[in-house]
Order: sequence, then C-alpha cells, then structure tokens
Amino acid sequence: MRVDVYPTVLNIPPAEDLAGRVAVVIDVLRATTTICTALANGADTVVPILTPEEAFQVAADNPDRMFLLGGERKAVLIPGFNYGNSPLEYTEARVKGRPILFTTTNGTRAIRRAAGADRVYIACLLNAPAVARELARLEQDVAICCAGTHDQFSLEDTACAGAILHFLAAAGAPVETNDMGVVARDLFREYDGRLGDLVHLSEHGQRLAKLGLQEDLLFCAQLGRLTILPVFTEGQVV
Ligand code: 3SL
Repeated sequence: MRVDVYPTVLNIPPAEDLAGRVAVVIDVLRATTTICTALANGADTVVPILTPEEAFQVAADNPDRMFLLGGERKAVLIPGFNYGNSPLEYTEARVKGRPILFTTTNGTRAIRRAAGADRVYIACLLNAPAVARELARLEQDVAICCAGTHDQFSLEDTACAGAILHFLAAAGAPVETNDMGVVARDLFREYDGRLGDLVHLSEHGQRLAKLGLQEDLLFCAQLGRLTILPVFTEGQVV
C-alpha cells in the first residue's frame, strides 16, 4: 500500500486526487486531539465548521438540536462559545450525548479539505496506534493530511504521521511512502518514548505554554490512550 504524508493544509491534494484513497487528518495541537477526546467522552457528533459566524448560524437554525459551540481563534475561547479548544474541557459530564459545532484555525479547515477521500479518519497521538491498525486492515492507499500551523510544517503533526507509519510497519503492512513520510517516520522514532519533549519543543507547543496551557501539551502527547476511530462523513465527525 502507498501512504503519502502531506505537511500542511495547503498541501492536502484536491478531491479528485484523494478519491480512491483513505485520508487521515491530524492536528495534534489541538483540534483533532480535542475531537477524539470529545467523542471518546460520549459526544454525539462533532461538526467541523469554518467560521464562528457559520457556527452561530447553524445553532440558531437548529435550536431543537441543542448544539454546543466549541473551538478557538488565536488559541482562546471564541466569545459566545461554550468551550474552547482544550481537550480537557470536553469532559463526559459536559458533552455526553451532545452534538458540537466546532471551529478552529487550522484543524477544521484540514478536515473539510480532506472530504474528497473515500473515508476520512481523524487522528492524533492518542489514537495513532489504533488508526494504524485500521489502515493495515483496510489495505487501501492512504493520504495522511497534517494540518500544520498557519500553513507551515509542524513537528507534532509530522511526528504523529510518523507514528502511524511506524505502527503500520509493526503490523506488517508493506508500505511505500513519500519523502515526507520518511522524515515523519524517522522523527517519530527519534522521539518515541519522549513525545512530551517534542510537543514542548514545537513552535506551537511553546506558544500554548506561554498561554499557560502546559496541561494540554502533556495530554496531547499521550500515545495510544484511545482506541476510537472517528470518521468524518456527511459533514460530521462520528
Ligand atoms: O489551529 C487549530 O486548529 C488549533 O488546534 C490551534 S490551537 O491549539 O487551539 O491554538
């Protein structure tokens, strides 16, 4: 199977190039970690939305659905939203059974851009081994789509892509990858066992640390904590 890694939202191939492939979207800090955590804690669905205005509109148009609003701009809570983009906010007590309209700077854009693939998985370090096992089972070509940060390469998303490649190899999958995939796999192997260091070293990690979000960094760096396989289908992640 062929597994290509794309480092930023801008590099995600157009729909016609994703057709026939499985996509995996990664935004370790913090959108896909938060989505996986919310769903693991029983959220009904997470709807990736591009702008806060659109989120307010969808909520106003569907009052019966009792949407929660979550996400960030510049890493902080959007005025009028229920929750920000910290996975620690999405506890079972708050989200169980609730649909969430979710908008973030890079992550939700990446998810929407990957929509042309046959199937779109949402991944982070928490569920990377489980996602790799699923890809090995499917035996289909894969596009690993890293969100990156503000259209730049990010260490943490690349390492997560590398973790998926590493666990695919461990599962015995015969994988061919692109140059970005080689870099990603080597980066993961270099930091395996100390992913917390990598997340703290990353530019975005340092930005979040300055905002006092060190606990988020520790949480997002946990490899294999979850086994869920969230899928983006018909406009929502379930
Ligand atoms: O850009 C995004 O999608 C966010 O995950 C960024 S932040 O960690 O909330 O700053």
